[in-house]
Amino acid sequence: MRKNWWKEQVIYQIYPRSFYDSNGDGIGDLNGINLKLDYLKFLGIDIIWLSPHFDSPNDDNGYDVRNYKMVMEEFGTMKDFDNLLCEIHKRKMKLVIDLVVNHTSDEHSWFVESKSSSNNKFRDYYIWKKGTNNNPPNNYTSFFGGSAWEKDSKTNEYYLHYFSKKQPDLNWENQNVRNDVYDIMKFWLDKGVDGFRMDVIPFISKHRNFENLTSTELKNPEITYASGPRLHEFLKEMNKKVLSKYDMVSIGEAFGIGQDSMLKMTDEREKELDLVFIFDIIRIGRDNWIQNHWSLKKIKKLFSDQSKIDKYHWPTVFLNNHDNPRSVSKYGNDKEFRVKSAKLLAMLILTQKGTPVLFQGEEIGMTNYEFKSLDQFDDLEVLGNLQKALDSGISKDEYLNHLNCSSRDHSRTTMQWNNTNQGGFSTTDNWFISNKNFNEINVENDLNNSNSILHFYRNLINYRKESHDLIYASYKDVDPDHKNVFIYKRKGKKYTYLIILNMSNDSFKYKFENLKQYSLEFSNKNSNIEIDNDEINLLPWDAFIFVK
Ligand code: ISL
Ligand code: CA
Repeated sequence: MRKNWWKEQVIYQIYPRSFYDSNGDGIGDLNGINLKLDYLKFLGIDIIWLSPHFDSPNDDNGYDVRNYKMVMEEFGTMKDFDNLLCEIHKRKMKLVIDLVVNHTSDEHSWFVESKSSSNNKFRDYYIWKKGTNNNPPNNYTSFFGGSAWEKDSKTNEYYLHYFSKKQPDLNWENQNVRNDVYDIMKFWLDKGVDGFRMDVIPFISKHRNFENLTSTELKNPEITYASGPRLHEFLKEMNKKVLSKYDMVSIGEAFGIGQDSMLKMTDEREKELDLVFIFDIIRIGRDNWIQNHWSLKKIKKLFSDQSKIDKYHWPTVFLNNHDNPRSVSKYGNDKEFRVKSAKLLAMLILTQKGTPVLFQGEEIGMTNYEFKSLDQFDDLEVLGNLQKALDSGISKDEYLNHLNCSSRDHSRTTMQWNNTNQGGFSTTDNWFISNKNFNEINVENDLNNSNSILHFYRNLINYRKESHDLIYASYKDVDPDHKNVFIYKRKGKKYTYLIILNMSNDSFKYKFENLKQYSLEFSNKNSNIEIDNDEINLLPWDAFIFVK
């Protein structure tokens, strides 16, 4: 296995809007991030992944870019960006930025030109088609509700948008589009950024026949959208022309792809991408806005699958991001056992095989927010899908109940720094909600308490870093069928690690042959552990790392 910095380091995602407001306008900004770099360094973070910071009308909070070479006004200036990058590098950290090039904003100059007439030279930058009998060209649906086609009155043709109608999809068949994207990438790489997280990258190649989706395909259109015929060809070209020329990390957000395509995309011999984010773990049990029950057995299987891959691949490990609810609320117990279960999840993330990716607030165990009504949400997906939800036969209240488990907005409430008014995020009214539990759950509290979730993360990150043996160790699920315990072995060159996680509210005894040969390295308990004849007494959410 080839060693790489991006296999050994820990990534921390920042959603800039909600991170820290430095100038009192209620919106997080680049200078705000700058002020918190020492905090991230203290935590042990190596790589910061910044969600989009480009000029945008913010229909989808920056995932709709109007100008790729400009900084969003609310976040600051290009000078602030350069300064931030410099300060990050000074601290020996790295910066990965978001590359959103499956689509642009409809306010991007390319699209403004493109829609102005059918013979404009930018017409072919996007995907335009004639409708049939006043209907869209086919039955593709948008993730944010309704058809994926929008009719433009100027030419009476439809343009394609997998996301909102303010996010028209680029036409990657057009070599000029690809060259312009490579130019944007070089612009930022030449400034010194250390990599890209590539938004919905598998969607860039379209099925050119645009056949209707079958009723089964309509349930998960992302699978079709992610299987276009030229995807791997485009990625190879991008790699050859841009990625291979820099010491950087490329991370594809691979919504919609399965194991096969993923294996091809990240096989180092194929020269496409270094890493991908796949979603089977973080979206386990998800069906649109409905979060169904999920079982630990299934999650364990998914971790085993992604760890089994050969030496040419490397997985990522994450339970949070800006599109999903908070991990402690979903996989842990955010009431009675919040602290303990958050520490257990930290242990899981940092001892699995792969590069760990944390999301802001995870390190202090931030929780889901309890929304009281639909108008409290900011995310365009909520209203976008309302009609579809009602059509499926549920009431508005039921929709709200589902969203309280599944909404993207849970992760977008503002970062909780201390117990003052806005949780220390800002000095004024925020652009969005601050979860009122900031009185208890905040960075300052955790910094002052050596037994906190934050310190636990920090200690584990350090432990992981000091032990390359753990990072490259093999992986084996010891008891895949147990419904409450996740127990796995990582065998390194020198040491063998045994991780035991009780992911339940139950107490019981668990027997492991030869447990006595191991010594305890880490535990999330405040009391002593009880081991009797290779049998361990497990209390709710107990978590241990043993080593021999
Ligand atoms: O909410 C989702 C779909 O209903 C997510 O799965 C998400 O849309 C998907 O993972 C793609 O996400 C990325 O692209 C979107 C943007 O809204 C997300 O924030 C981004 O992470 C469009 O750019
Ligand atoms: Ca601000």
